[in-house]
Amino acid sequence: MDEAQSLMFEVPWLFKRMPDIVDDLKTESSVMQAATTRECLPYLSGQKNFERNSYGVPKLRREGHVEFLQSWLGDLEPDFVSLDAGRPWIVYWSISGLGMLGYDMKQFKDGVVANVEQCQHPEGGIAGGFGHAAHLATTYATLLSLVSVGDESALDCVNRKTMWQWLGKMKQLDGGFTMCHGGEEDARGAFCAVIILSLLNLPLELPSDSPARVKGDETFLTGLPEWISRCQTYEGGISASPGTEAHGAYTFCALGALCVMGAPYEMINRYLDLDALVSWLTSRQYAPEGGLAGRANKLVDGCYSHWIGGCWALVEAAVRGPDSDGLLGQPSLWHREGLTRYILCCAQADKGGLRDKPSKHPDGYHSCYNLAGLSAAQNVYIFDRSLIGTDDPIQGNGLTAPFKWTNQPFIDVPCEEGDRVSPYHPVFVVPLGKAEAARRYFASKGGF
Ligand code: FPP
Ligand code: K
Ligand code: ZN
Repeated sequence: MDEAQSLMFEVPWLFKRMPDIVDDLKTESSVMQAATTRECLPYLSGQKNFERNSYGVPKLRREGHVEFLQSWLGDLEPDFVSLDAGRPWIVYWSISGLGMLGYDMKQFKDGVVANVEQCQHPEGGIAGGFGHAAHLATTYATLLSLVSVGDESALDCVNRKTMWQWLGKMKQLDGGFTMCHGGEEDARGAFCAVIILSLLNLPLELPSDSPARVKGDETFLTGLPEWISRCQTYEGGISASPGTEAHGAYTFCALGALCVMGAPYEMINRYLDLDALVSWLTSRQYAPEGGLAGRANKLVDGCYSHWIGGCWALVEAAVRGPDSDGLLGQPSLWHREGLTRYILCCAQADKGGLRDKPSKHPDGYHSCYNLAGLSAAQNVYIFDRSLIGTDDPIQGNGLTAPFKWTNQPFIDVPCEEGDRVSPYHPVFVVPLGKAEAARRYFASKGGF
C-alpha cells in the first residue's frame, strides 16, 4: 500500500480505542459492555480482511446478503399455507431486506396475496396462520409485505370492512390499542393500528360495537396522542406502556404513530418533551462501536440501527419545524458515519446476512433492520407539508401526514455507490412510493 492509499484508509481515532472515561463501578453490565467493545474493535479498526471501499470501510456485501435472505425466505409458493405465527414477519423481513438491496420483489406478489387470503380472519384482521386469531403485529407485517410487492389488483385481497370492525374492538377506553382480543396494550398497538387506518384509508369513526364507542369516544384517534404522551419516561425515551422502561423499539412505534396522525413538528412537539427525547436518543449511540443500543446500560445491537436510527428522521423533522428549506446545509443531530461504520464493519456476517454484533449469527430480523438503519444513515428524509394539495383525492380519511416525505441522499457517510441501499419510507418502512400508491388506490375507492 503506498502512502496516499494508507492515508485514505486511515480509520479515525474515535473508532480505534477503548473509551477514555469509564465508570469505576464494576457491574455485570459494565463487564459485558467492555467485552462488546473489545469484540468490535478489530472489525472497526480494519484488522479483519474484507474488501474495502475508497474510505477504507468494508463494502456492502450485497450478493451474500441477497443469497442469505433468499434462503431464509425459502420458496414462497402461491398455495403456501402458513402454520407458524412468526411467518408473516419472516416474509416481511426477507422481502424488505431484498428490496433495500435493490432486488425486484414482484415475484413475491402471488405468494403474499395467497397468504392474505389464507390468514385473513372472517371477523377481521390478519392472523399468523390459517385458523389462528387475528393479531395487530401479523396484520401489520402482512400488509407491509403486500404493499411492498403488490399492485392494485393485489391490494384488493384485503377485506377493509371487517378490518375496520375488528380494529374497533382493539381500541381501549384509555385511548390505546391492544394487540389482539384480551392481549397487551402497548405502543406497538398504537403504531400498527394507525398504520393500518392510514394505509387502507379506513373511516376514522369507531364502529358502533367498539367498547370505546359505547363509552362515548367518537374516533380511533380519541385520546391516542395523549396515551402515547404518557409513555414518555423520566429518561426522555418512550416505553411500551405508561410506567415501564424507555426502549428503542417502542420509541420508534410511538414516534411513528404520532407522525401518522399529523406533521412531526406538530405532533412530536405537542405531545412529547422533545429536548428530553433528543438527549435520550443521543445517548443510545456508543463510541468506539458507532452502533446503537436499545436502552440505558445495554449493548449495541444491529437491529437498533432501525429502531433508534429510524427515529432520527422523524425527530429531525420535528426539530426543523414547518420550513423544510435550507435543510441540506444543516448538520445532523446524530453520527451517521458511526452507524454506517458499525453496520458495514461489525454487522455484516462473513457468509452473508446481517447480525446483532460479531459474536452473533445473522438472521432475517437483523438483516432487515440493519439495512433499514443503513438507509436511515444514507438519506435525509424531508417532511414537505406542501406535497399534497387540499383537493388531492389522497386526502381520504384525513390521515395524510405520512404521505408527505421525500428524500435526499446524505453525502457525508463513508459509502460508495455500491454500498448504498434503496430509500425506504421513514414511517412505513416500505420502498418510498409504495405506501403512497396503496393509499391513493384505497382513497380512490371511496367507501369499503
Ligand atoms: C428487548 O429485548 C426488546 C424489546 C423489549 C422490544 C421488542 C419490540 C419490538 C422489536 C417492536 C416490534 C414492533 C412492531 C411494529 C410490532 P432484549 O432485552 O433482548 O434487548 P436489549 O437488551 O437490547 O433491550
Ligand atoms: K438485544
Ligand atoms: Zn437485535
